[in-house]
Amino acid sequence: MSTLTATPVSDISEVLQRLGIEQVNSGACTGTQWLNTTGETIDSFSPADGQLIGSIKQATAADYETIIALSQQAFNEWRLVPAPKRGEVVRQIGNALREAKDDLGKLVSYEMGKIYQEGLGEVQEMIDICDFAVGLSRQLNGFTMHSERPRHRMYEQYHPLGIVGVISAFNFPVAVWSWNAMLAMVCGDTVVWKPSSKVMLCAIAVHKIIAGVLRENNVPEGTVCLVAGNSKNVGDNFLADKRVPLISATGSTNVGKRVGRIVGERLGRSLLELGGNNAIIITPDADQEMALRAVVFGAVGTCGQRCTSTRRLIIHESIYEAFKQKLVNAYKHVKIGNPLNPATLVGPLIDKNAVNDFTNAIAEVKKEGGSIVCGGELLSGPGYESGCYVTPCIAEVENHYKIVQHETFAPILYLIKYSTIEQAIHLQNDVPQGLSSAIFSNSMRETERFLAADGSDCGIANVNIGTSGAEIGGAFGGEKETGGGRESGSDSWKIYMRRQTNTINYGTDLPLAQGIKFEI
Ligand code: UN1
Repeated sequence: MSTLTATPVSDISEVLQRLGIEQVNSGACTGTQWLNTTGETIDSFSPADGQLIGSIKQATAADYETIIALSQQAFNEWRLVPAPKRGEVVRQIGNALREAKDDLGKLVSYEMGKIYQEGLGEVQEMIDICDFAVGLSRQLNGFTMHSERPRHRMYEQYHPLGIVGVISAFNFPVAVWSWNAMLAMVCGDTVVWKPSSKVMLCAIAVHKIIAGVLRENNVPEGTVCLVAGNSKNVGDNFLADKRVPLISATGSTNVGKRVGRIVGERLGRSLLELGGNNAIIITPDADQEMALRAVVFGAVGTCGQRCTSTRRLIIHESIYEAFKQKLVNAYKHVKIGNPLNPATLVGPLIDKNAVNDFTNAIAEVKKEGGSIVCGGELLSGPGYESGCYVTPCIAEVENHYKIVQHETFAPILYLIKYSTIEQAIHLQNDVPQGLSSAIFSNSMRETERFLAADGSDCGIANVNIGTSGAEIGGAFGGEKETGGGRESGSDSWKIYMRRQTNTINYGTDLPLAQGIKFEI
């Protein structure tokens, strides 16, 4: 495993200055105005070098009330702005993000720990979803149906829904918000964002970037809001609040179960994007070089902290040993270090708790009978002072191990052997989660078998592409304990709108459906 000495992050204070991040920042914003929050102050430390980046005065329950009340008022206006005009605002937000891409990408990297390239990629996802939403603003189409009754017309239309509550996770501090917020905006909804308490400065920076666009376009104050606070003051209110018809939450399955329960009790809508336990099947005639690159990016990229990270490799027995060797060699060349250093491929984990989860999971693997092939150490010494750097781990296991059935948000890759394609698909599906999956094969029979109704049971199933790095154009989400929600592209927008079926009688008679006679 080769390691790098971290380079000092010399220009980060200039980046913070350009993004408008101060030493102490308000955690609540109504679009262009920042509230004078009085909640508990929380400090944000970089997992890259352990330095304090800035502090946040969190929102209180009273701030939450102010925001929700304003957002309700804003909805009454915003829903009447024609959708293409709402799209025009989103187009300008996309441009503001283009201008801030380097700086925001750097802050994402520094506050969250993913490498700068991935930070840039995350901002690019925001720009892409803006472009997608602009086009969508002219295509919020409903169907027209033929009525069974003469001189009747039937169609459906989609109306704005209301306030959309977005609860985002630390691993995508800005992109997942934009998937929700940009669609919600063109749909005529207002947005209230509760970011992860681990990466609040990224959320604050996003709001500073878009404020100018909101101001110049006279977007009603309250249309796009930030409410950075703890669960007690903000999160729990949010879930139970009938004024928020849709909660879109990204996080662990445990968090998601709670969100689903509380929102479900009031029959609100929830869009859940939760844990994954993503596998790649590698068959005998796979292009192994291609598979290798996909596996390494999927398993160690973002330091194993994507919901789509590759967690399990299901390898055919005839190529198992050879592929394992290639993998171990590749892992040796992966540079671990400061995420802002261009040579780095693996940055730190988000915090020391994540390091504990990593270490505990490895101990569990051993306890259950698995063996560690490489990695699994905590790095220390110059450049690693934050205590969050680990060496990505490869372990040989059996699929039924409790620890393998569980999502550990860290770079641990489990190797599992198979002999028939049926068995490989069974192993791939035999976990509680169902987000992303992939097969590397040049056999049409095998790949089609993998994509068939009795193939992969995941929301995402790829051929000759890894499990992570989905494009925004497709619907993103998964089945089983992943929560069933779909975000981002395709027709995911429909959940952000209120669907209405309209039947119009332009005749002079009143025929009843199903031919029912009811004469008075
Ligand atoms: C997530 O990990 O929460 O497919 C989202 C990917 C990204 C999104 C991941 N486009 O890896």
